[in-house]
Amino acid sequence: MKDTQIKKLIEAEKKRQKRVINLIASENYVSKDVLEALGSELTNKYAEGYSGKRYYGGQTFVDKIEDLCKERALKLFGLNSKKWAVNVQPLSGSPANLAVYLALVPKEGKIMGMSLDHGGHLTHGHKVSATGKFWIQVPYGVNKNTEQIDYEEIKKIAIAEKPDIIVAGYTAYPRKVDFKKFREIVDSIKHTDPNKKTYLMVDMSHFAGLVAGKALPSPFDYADVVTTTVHKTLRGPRSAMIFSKIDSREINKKIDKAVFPGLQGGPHINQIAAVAVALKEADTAVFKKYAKQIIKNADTLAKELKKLGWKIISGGTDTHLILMDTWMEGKGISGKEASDVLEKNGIIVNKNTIPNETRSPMDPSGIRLGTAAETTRGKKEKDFVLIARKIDKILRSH
Ligand code: DSN
Repeated sequence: MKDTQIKKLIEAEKKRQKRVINLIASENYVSKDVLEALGSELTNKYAEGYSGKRYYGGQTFVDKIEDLCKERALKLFGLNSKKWAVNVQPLSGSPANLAVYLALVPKEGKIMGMSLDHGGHLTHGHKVSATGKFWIQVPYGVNKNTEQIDYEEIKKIAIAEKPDIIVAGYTAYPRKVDFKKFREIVDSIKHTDPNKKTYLMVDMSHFAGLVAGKALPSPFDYADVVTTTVHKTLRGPRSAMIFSKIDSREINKKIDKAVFPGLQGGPHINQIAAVAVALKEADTAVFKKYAKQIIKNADTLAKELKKLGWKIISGGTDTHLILMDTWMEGKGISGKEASDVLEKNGIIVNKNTIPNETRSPMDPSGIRLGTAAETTRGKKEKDFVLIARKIDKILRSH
C-alpha cells in the first residue's frame, strides 16, 4: 500500500486485535478468504437491481456471485428455495431491519420489540432510531425476578396492542428464545380486520452462527421473516441478510422492493462475495464444533464469574453472550469504569445497560461479554476460567 498513513494505522489495528482478549459479543475474526473477497476488484462494480434484472451492463459474474450467495444462505439454514427467499443485499443489520418494516408495517403502524435496556436493539422501534420515528414501538421487557422473557406477559401486551409486527431476537439477552411460543402469541392476536395478520420477525443477528452450527434452535419453523447480520457468531464480513417465507402475502417481493429501490442503491458485491465465502465456511462439521464450543465457553465464563461473587443477569447464559451487573447496587463498579479498566489491562468489552437500569446508558450498571471471537482463536473452557479470574482481579483491584 502506497498510502503510508493508512497502512500504519491498519497495521496498528491488526496488532491491537492480536494483543487483546476480545470479549465484544458482536465481533469476530474472519478468515483470510473472507478478507480476500472483501478486498477484491468486485468493489469496482455497480449492480443496482437483482440478478437478471440490473440497471447496468457487465453483470455476468456479479449475477453468479449473488445467486451463489443466496443458494448458500438457504442451504446453510436448511431452507427449501420454494418456501423461503433470501435477500443478501442489506449493507448491515440496521438497514435490513428498516427494510422489513418499510415492506410490512404501514405508516405509523406498531412494532412490538424488546426495550433497549432489557436487551432489545435500537432498530426494534426505539425512539432515537428511524424505526421509532416512523412507527410506534410497543415495548416489552424481561421479568423483574427471573430477568428472562415472560411469554405470558408478552401475550397480554400483544393481544391488547395488536401490533403489526413482533420482533424476537435480541442484542443483549443471554437466553435461548422459544420461537414456538412467539408463534402462538402472534396467532392469538385478533385484528378487527379479519384479513390483517401480525408478522413474526426474528432478528437472529447475534446467534445466527449458533443456529447455523445447530447449537441453538432454529427460528425458521415459526417466523415469517428472519433478519441477521453476518459478522457476529456467523464469522463473516460486515453485512446482513433477510430471509422471508414465500406465500400468498408476497413478503419476499415486498422486501426486495424495500431493499432496492426503497432504501439502498447499488449492492456491495465484494461484500456479497465475502458473505458467500463465510456461508460456505459455516456449512462444515468444524463450524458446528466451533458453535458448540462458543456456548461451552460462555457457560464456563458465566459460572466462574458467579462463583467469584459477580451478578450475572438471568443467572447465566444459553448463548455466546453474558450480561454482567458490575455495579451491584453500588457495591461494585459502574459499567463504564469496568470497561475502561479492563481495556487498560488488555480485555475489551462493552459497557451495557441491564434490565430496569437505574444509571445512564453512557455509564450504565453492567458490561456485556461474548465468547465468539476468542473461541475463533482456539480458546477452550480452561482458558475462560482464567479469563474470569483475570476480570475479577482487575475489577476488584480498581
Ligand atoms: N452493535 C451491535 C451489537 O453490538 O450488538 C448491534 O447493532
